[in-house]
Amino acid sequence: MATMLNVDPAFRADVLTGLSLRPRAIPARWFYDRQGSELFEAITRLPEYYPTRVETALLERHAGEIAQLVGPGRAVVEFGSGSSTKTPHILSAVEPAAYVPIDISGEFLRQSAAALAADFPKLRIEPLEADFTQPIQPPDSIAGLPRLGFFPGSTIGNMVARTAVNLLRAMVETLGIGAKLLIGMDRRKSPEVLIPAYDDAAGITARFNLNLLERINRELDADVPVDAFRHRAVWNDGHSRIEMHLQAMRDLRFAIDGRPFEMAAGETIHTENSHKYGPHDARLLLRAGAWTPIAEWTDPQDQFAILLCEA
Ligand code: AVI
Repeated sequence: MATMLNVDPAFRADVLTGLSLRPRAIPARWFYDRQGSELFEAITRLPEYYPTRVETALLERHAGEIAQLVGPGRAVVEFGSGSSTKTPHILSAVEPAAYVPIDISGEFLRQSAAALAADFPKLRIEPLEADFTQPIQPPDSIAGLPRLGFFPGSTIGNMVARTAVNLLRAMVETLGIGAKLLIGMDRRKSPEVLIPAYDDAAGITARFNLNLLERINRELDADVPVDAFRHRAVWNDGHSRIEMHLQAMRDLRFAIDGRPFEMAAGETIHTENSHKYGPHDARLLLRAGAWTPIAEWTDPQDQFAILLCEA
């Protein structure tokens, strides 16, 4: 038997528990190992995947107005900063006193903080390796500074409403009363646009989804037959979300960490939700999370929205 080193016990627990549930489900946070993060970056450049392109254009176009409403001298705290590709637009516009990128992946965090430091040599940058879904103690160096939370990318859409509300409330705790939050939220739209965005012609999203099974084989003692699964993206109108699933194409048996699993042909593992919000739903969710929306910007086709809120 292979010796598995550096296995995250939470990953093992989520996989073993998730595959025993009915319907089977594994949390989407486990997509993002190195391969998964690289595949996600490739997704953001796909012609079918509009969210990154539209949100970046909105930030570019409205940076001046955002800066006026936010005012200078804030500490900008970015939640789940990843590669920080949208951050320069905000940093150049709002003239912050400090920038605190928070990410669970230390490697990604340090790389992108170093790249930003080269572009903003005078800015105080304080990367924080942490799980931003919990309230976080900000660095002492930003004590007393007013704060602007930055949460782009519609990552909030990957959470069910209860989790999203808990996160928004945790952000109020982290940032403090009087803070502002700039958040990106994807809009409800036709499945004719949504399905290709999550099932692209080049098959990158399929590779991103299937990489979860490859990660299970890489990191846990497992023999999941990855080739026997296919990627599915489905629109669930009642829940207003795109769901990603991995569907078994034949009857299967495999083992993970010595635990046997059987799946029947056609059965699926639910791997991701990506909720899409209408204008009223978006504001209601933010209010439930203790944030008051004060301004909103969308593109002419109303594909994506960025909202500025106040705690
Ligand atoms: C990170 N998140 C906002 C993406 C989304 O659109 O829900 C993840 C993703 N999954 C498939 N494509 C992109």
